[in-house]
Amino acid sequence: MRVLAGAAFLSALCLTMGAHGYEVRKGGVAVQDPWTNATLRLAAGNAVYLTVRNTGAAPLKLTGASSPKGSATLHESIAGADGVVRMMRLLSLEIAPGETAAFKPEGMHIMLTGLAAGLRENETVPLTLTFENADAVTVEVMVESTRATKARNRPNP
Ligand SMILES: [Cu+2]
Repeated sequence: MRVLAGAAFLSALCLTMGAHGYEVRKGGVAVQDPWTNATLRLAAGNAVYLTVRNTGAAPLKLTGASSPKGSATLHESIAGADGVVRMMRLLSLEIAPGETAAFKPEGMHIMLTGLAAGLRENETVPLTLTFENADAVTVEVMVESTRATKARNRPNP
């Protein structure tokens, strides 16, 4: 009995850690695991990935992003009939109550442009998300390796 109880406790702890990680909550907004790839040299643009969850009761409208390091715009990559992937600017994104919007490689992302310097692995970049009907939320974007395809597991700030 003792051993079983211990194992159950451990798995519950793991689930909790996996479910949360880095998360900034404000009002009815939760922003999780913001990350980008390091740049080998100064790139024209760096795509930032994260998830935005609407924990409130009303629809949430994401309208933009900003960073002291450069310009930030909402983008979406769309593969055309010719197989070529093109980026389009997203003017806004509505997230229903309880829903999560995932910004991830080959989909929606936040494009950082006009950076004065390249981004090095393990540095962080402040990014503020703005909403039409909620307070802005600022997160620290983790710069992962040039080849990373997902965020590392970071503790809650
Ligand atoms: Cu883009």
